[in-house]
Amino acid sequence: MNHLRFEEYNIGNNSGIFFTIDKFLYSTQSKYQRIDVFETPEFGRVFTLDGLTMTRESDEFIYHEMITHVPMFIHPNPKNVLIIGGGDGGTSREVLKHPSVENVIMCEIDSDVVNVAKEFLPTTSCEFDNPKLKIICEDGSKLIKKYKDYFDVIIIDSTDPTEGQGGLLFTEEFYKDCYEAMTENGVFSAETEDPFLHKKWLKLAYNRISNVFNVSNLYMGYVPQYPPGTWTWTFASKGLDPIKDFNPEKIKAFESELKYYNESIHIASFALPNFVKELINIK
Ligand code: AAT
Repeated sequence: MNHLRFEEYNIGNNSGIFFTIDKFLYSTQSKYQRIDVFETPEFGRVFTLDGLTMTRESDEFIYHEMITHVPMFIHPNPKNVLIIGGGDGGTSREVLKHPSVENVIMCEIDSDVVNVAKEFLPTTSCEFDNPKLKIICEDGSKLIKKYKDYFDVIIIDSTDPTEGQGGLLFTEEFYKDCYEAMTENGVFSAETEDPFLHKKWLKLAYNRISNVFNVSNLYMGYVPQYPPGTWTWTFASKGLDPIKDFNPEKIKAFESELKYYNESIHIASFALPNFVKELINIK
């Protein structure tokens, strides 16, 4: 009998999704947010923060491959990589697939998220013991100020700007600090919300990023774990172009480990529907 169910309310509380739960695995109130992990028949293990899905085992690979490989395949030789947020480990797992990478810093504000991922989400946190990865539990908007001209790639894998401490990672000051922390060839990606429920935030985030960086391009993907199922990220850089400087040859190194991302998806993800172009004021 499926009698336990989780309900997730979208922003505004006028809509949402539900799914059946088989088993509660863990719940806690951390210093920053409420953390829950459930076992579900449909999506495998689901990890939520303040009642919102962050990671579900069945399809987290889509979000993590898209936030990671789009910028990583633009940089000619990424060695030093910074991930801000991403405490479930999915983004660090993808970054560490790139053979050129020497050092990855993952800056997650909430050490409880890292511990929960270690214990309950083995498929996303599987690289936590990799010697190339250093996990720092600190507010990313503070940590970024300590670096200048250092990172080849910066990835902002943050909660929604309206949740927990996520808003600190959506300010223009923060994006400027990211710019400063990047090398001349540096590239950047950030989760920039969806074009339906969070259109105001998508627009704000994209505009702020494009005010700061020389190159900025919104890209889209199909992400069923985050309502309404279509998601955006923004690529940005000091000069490298996400299409002209894309070298698909490099994908061959670990193509068999990629479940969503490929050469055609890379190119296609930058094709935007008219209503999204209008939202961010591009022709
Ligand atoms: N990898 C997909 C899951 C996430 S989790 C985002 C993480 O960002 C959370 O663990 C949260 O604790 C962390 N975080 C929030 N604010 C900060 C901050 N200021 N500094 C460092 N880490 C932070 C992304 C989900 C996307 C949500 C889509 N609805």
